[in-house]
Amino acid sequence: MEFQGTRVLPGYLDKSRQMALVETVRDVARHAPLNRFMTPYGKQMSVRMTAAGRVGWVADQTGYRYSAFQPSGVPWPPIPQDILSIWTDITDLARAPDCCLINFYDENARMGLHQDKDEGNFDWPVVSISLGDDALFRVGTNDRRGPTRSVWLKSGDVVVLEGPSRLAYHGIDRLKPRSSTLLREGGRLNLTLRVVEDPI
Ligand code: MD6
Ligand code: FE
Repeated sequence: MEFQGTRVLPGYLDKSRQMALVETVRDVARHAPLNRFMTPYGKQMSVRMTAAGRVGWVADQTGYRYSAFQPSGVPWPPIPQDILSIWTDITDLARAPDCCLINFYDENARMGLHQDKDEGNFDWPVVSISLGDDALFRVGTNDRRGPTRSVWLKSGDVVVLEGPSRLAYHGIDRLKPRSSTLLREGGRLNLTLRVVEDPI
């Protein structure tokens, strides 16, 4: 599926790579526990988040931003090699990503339509990996009111937002509970890899 430059790569990761990645993510979460952030609007997000890399994405009363530190004050763990190699295989870039954002959805979690626009430079792609239960992904244009398309993302699928779609609005409308057995307790993990450039 391709919509205005959004690339969906169905079944990119086979079952054994998916299982290995889940263990990798569990290991990251031991060093960087999942958080339920409060939005600047005072609402708690339904998606739980953590990260690996030089910076991680955080939200609080002052807004959304990338930070070198977890809410606990500790740096994020490095991005594991098996995740980095997916980035390199797909983008063919020499530049490594600065952040692997990890989102965990339980069966009631969803993510409203948003743009990824805190990264400082939008010339780099964002690579997104789905693990676990199926999720209804909606992607539109750079205009919030523009037309959207929906696609069910399955475990092992990869989405790339690049070029004209890098700033496309996108979100997760809902999960299909228990559609995958990858995660023992159900739910979905989404990993997004990004380059983050600091303002000079
Ligand atoms: C998700 N994905 O799949 C949410 N962002 O759970 C994203 O927010 C996303 O899939 C940037 C690029 C690709 C994505
Ligand atoms: Fe996003």
